[in-house]
Amino acid sequence: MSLRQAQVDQFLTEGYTTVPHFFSEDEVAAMQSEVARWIKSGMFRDVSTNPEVRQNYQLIPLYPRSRLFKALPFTPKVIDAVGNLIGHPVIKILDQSFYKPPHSGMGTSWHTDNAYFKLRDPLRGTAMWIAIHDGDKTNGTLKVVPGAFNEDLPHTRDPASDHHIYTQLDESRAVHCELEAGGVVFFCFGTPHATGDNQTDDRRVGVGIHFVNQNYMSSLQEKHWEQTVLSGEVASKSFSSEVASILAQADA
Ligand SMILES: O=C(O)CCC(=O)C(=O)O
Repeated sequence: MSLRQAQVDQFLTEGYTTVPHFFSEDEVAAMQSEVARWIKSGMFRDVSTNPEVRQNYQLIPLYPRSRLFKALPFTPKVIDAVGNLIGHPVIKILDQSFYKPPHSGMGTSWHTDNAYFKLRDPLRGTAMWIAIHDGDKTNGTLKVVPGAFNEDLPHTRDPASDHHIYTQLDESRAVHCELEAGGVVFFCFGTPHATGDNQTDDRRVGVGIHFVNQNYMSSLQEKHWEQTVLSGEVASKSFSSEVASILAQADA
């Protein structure tokens, strides 16, 4: 699964691109099973400041808690795609998940990842947002503002969350990235993005993994963020064998 040139061009000019069905049906089933385990065992934490009304459950980081998600970034199709967008050497600096329960799941407010990461070139870092379940407007799928990655957007503390920051944006600029489960959105660190409330009867979960071209990290950033080198590396246990093992457990 390599990216088409049009997708790379879209990322470089608009700051994002979408890839439907990036992950196979089996990979999606294994990811959904892993996420169901996290939910069942109460691993997510609600970051909403008004939890009686709406909840926004976050789990961060993922790699110490899941062999599947620890192996996922080492999959050749992930390293290839990310390398095509931001250049090698690719490192992973963060992974996290957001779970939106039915009806009362809350969106995450508009922000850019560079408001946190402060990379000197916003196109040299990308998030890979994975739709673990089908995502559309009604369940608050990821939305982005195209072509805005160089805008200087002031961020302040988000009153809806116990630790996030946010920026104010005109909703009419938003593109809703509607994707079936297993589709991904790549968006660079400068791209404003948000999610919406989940108004449906079903849960919706997304996983976000953040990558940087190592040549663009400053020593300050190196101290703050995880630095898992991916380019040229192979995972000790591969993503495909973790997928097989989870599906075998589900069948047993
Ligand atoms: O899923 C969400 O609510 C927020 C997603 C996000 O901001 C991210 O993955 O970077």
